[in-house]
Amino acid sequence: MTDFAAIAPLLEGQAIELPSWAFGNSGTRFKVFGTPGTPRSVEEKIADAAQVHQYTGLAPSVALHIPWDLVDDYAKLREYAAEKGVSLGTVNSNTFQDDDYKFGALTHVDEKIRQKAIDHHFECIDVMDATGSQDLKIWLADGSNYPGQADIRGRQDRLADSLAKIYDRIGDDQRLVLEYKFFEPAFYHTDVPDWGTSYAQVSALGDKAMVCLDTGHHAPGTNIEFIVMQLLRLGKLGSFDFNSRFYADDDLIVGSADPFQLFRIIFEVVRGGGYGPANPDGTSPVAFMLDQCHNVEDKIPGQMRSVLNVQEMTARALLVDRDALSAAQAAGDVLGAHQVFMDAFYTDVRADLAAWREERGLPADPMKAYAASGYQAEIEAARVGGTQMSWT
Ligand code: AOS
Ligand code: ZN
Ligand code: ZN
Repeated sequence: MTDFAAIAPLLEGQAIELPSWAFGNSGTRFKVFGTPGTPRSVEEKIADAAQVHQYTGLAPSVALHIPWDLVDDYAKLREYAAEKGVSLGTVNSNTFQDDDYKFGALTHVDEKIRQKAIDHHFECIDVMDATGSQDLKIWLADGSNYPGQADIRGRQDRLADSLAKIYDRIGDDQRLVLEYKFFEPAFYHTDVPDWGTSYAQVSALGDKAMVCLDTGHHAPGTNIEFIVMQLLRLGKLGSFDFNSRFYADDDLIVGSADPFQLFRIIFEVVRGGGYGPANPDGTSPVAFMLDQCHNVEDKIPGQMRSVLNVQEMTARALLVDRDALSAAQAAGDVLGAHQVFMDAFYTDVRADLAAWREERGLPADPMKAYAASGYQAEIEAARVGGTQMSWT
């Protein structure tokens, strides 16, 4: 098997973007629990995200959500983030919390409402211009609840038209990534339910339009790594929203529900050439992002655990002896090939990663170092008054 020393350099520069909303309060439709120390401003969310990066070295950027992260001056916010040691990343649009969008946004039959949704995306692109962000991520709540309720074909045509208008404004160094989800909040049909629909829509736009794969957005039993392989094969896998699910879009800590699935997914990213600093600016060709909520656990350590889980499974995926695997596959050695794969998955890389971190001036155990730092007690004492930010 490949040993850790051989793959260690490949872990250099791994970047996993954090969602600003992971630091706000969140919950279910039953209850949103308030947590002491929760940010009351966008700046406080960024300061918390910077802690994750400081202790892990894995999370150099923060994704914004508009309008949740609305500020007057994005150039100033960009400077503030830089002072904290992070940058501003993906800009997420939001067309799911406005009464006008009850029956759709980019697919709406009413041209005025559809234009309002398009204009919102233009505003997001203005934000990207000010923050230096690369990606505009679009997730739509558009869909219907009952058979016959909507003209599903007409909606698809309007979606194509709306996306084309937005894409026209995307700059040379920017990308549009379209996320899919098979249900929720609409329960009969959603307008971008699956990778095929996202792929069809972004392919019609051009090279700067890609698919975003959220790991929680598939039916139980879906072979997600197959989708990863196919999108990479087609050159259209733009980004991941990583999280774990047991039942639906649970948005739990990535790698907690099914670490083996995360391993299989990252293996296909590596196999498909989607991992590593391949672009001249040092960014990975497939953007790794978290899309999670921390409803009952502390948010900063929750994000830390998440990026560490991604790093751990990345190391294990890189350990797969690809030559031995190919030889066994070509020879029709079913169990031999399977064993090569499983040997890497079962390798405990935690001690090696701890040493790897120390060599780079990072704490061997970031969770422990954060807990000992006193930051949590500090924010709990300092952040009194004001309104805690929440997912909605
Ligand atoms: C919704 O289910 C999607 O996963 C979105 O990517 C995201 O969670 C939403 O934009 C909230 O920020
Ligand atoms: Zn998502
Ligand atoms: Zn989701």
